[in-house]
Amino acid sequence: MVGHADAGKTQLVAAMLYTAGATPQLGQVDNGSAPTDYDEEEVQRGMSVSNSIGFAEWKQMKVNFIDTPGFNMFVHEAKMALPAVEAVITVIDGVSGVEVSTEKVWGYAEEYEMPRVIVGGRMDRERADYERMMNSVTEAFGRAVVPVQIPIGAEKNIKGLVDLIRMKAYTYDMGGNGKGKEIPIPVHLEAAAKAGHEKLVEVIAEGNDALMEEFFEKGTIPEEHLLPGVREAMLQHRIYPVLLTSGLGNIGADLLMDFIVEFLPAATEHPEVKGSAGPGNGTGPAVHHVTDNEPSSLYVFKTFNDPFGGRISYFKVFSGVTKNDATLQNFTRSSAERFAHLSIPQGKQMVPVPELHAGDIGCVAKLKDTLTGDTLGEKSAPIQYPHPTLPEPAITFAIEPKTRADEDKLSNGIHKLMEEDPMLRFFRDEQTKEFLIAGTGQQHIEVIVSKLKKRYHTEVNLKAPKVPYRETIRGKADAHGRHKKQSGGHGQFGDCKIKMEPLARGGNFEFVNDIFGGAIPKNFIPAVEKGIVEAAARGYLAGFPVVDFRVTLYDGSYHDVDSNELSFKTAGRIAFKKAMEQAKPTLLEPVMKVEITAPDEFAGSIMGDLNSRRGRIQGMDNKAGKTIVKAEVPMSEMLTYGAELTSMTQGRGTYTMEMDHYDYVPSLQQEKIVAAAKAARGEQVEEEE
Ligand SMILES: Nc1nc2c(ncn2[C@@H]2O[C@H](COP(=O)(O)OP(=O)(O)OP(=O)(O)O)[C@@H](O)[C@H]2O)c(=O)[nH]1
Ligand SMILES: [Mg+2]
Repeated sequence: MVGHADAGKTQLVAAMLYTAGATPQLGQVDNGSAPTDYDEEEVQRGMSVSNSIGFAEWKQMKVNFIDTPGFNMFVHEAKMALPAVEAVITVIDGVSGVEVSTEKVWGYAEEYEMPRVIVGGRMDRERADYERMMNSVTEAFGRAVVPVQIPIGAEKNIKGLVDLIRMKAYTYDMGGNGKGKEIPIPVHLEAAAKAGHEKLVEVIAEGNDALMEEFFEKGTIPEEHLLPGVREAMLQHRIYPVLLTSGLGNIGADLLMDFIVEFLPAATEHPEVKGSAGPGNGTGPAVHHVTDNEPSSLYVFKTFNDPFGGRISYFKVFSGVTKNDATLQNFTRSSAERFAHLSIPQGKQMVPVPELHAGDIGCVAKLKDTLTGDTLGEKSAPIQYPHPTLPEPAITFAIEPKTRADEDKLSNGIHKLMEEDPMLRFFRDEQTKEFLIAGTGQQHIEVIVSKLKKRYHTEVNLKAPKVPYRETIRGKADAHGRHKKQSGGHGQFGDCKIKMEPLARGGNFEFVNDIFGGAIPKNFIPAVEKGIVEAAARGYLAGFPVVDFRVTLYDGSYHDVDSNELSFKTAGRIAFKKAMEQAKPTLLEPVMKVEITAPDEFAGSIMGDLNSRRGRIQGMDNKAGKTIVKAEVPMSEMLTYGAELTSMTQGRGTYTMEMDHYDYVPSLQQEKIVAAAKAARGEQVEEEE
């Protein structure tokens, strides 16, 4: 279940679970009783912040739902869920239509080639409008968007739905048991239903020669051929059917489940799941089929650290049968894990089961090394399933424990949270010794701070956001680092010559050992590298890590008695600094991909403002009276953009942003950053070496 924030995904899952008899009441997001929004943060904020799982049995089929968050700072969770599912249900708000996150998650589904269903949700709301919603999805996702239902009534008077596939109509009691009562198609909708059915038949016939022939002959396609036709079209991505619901009113949840069971692929229909061969088994491809008859393999797509119950791992069984108490090999980490107490997750509940079959989703507590993205399985059949790639964090804050006691607990708490959250980073600023925390945005970090407090009783202060600059070189250098000290007794002697040159962006660091004839003994060479790595981490210009360069160690000398590791490490550091002097050092800054949506009248001021932020406009789009501006802007110019956009647009503009790449800092800005770093360091003179 994916879609923009507030589209009604969590409420719709609650409606389906209740209608299927999986929960005793219709859970509600607004009173904290929706099964898939159970985390304290979710209940308090009234929105999902991470993926959660529920299941229902419907017509002898087990349906697993993963409810994903739609708020832009958590929407990457939807991508994390995709390896575990067979199809994507995109929920669209019946009032607002397609929104920014809708397009984002659609892109994920496209990347994963997932069959897609569209659900117009919250159809009972005031100003919910079927026609407008349809226009919006068709404009966004093209001709394959085909309605398979039309509403009876509208807004709070929505009474039911007409199923355009079987040409049947149903009414519901608002907030009732969710089971539609069949009625004749209302007379005033007969023409619309007929037109809708005909359009559907045409689209289905278009992609299938046999059906096309039948359609030409008979002018229609009988149900026994139409139903498999719909299924085939779904699997081939020729149609994105649109269904309608009200999760709160419990309208249409039964028809949606009918549709899922009848037309979406079961996990076992997956022909094969591809991975790479496990470690120690070469790098070639490896394949499993979703069947009980193959060796077991599973993929962990979520981790939750319960402060009382320990770590819980949620996984999808791709092949074989996973049995309670089995010992499986973690191929990603080369360790053995015992699967004691297998369960299937129903919101926060865990329902114990003796075994899990290929295609199912389960969870297990207390695996010792396993984290999200890992593949486990029978040791004899190693495989590694691919893990979704995510963007880099968009914002970094300095974080400060409130008390000494908090300081001790901070790192433990954050590391537990990082296991759950792939977009959370925690590190130390080498220069200022501050702790830094990075994530997708202000609200993401606020959720983390709140979890630290509630779950791990750790209180912190957040300081102003920081920009994670980096340093690199634009030229080549050749330098000599010599360290010699004679202070009675043993002396110190290390001596090395290095060449330095730039690597492409993302190349990070390469060390080449080009020593011939023992100019430096083998055992000291790693010490030279270590000295360079340590110095690079501390930075040269302004204390930011130096990246994207290659060092070639090509000569040096040693002393039989006085040479040791420390001396060569120091020599490496000296050589690095000297090389940096010549190699045209420069700062790199993170550049964000930004997308701003606002009513047309603000387009001019948004563009002007982006210019003043050194932004590069990448494109402009116009949808339903709103302008969408895409731009690349340095992170340093976007730190407080949220508040500024709000005041610029009277609160009607929204934006999303993610880290895109690193680029050179213009010299004017660079001077300022270097000066500020110097001031922060207090002009402290480096010790003479
Ligand atoms: N009127 C009406 N309100 C609904 C319906 N479904 C959900 N809501 C309300 O809309 C708000 C958002 O619903 P959610 O189900 O939490 O939306 P979501 O898509 O899960 O949102 P995120 O988790 O933030 O992505 C809540 O206040 C719900 O009570 C509906 O069918 N009709
Ligand atoms: Mg939700």
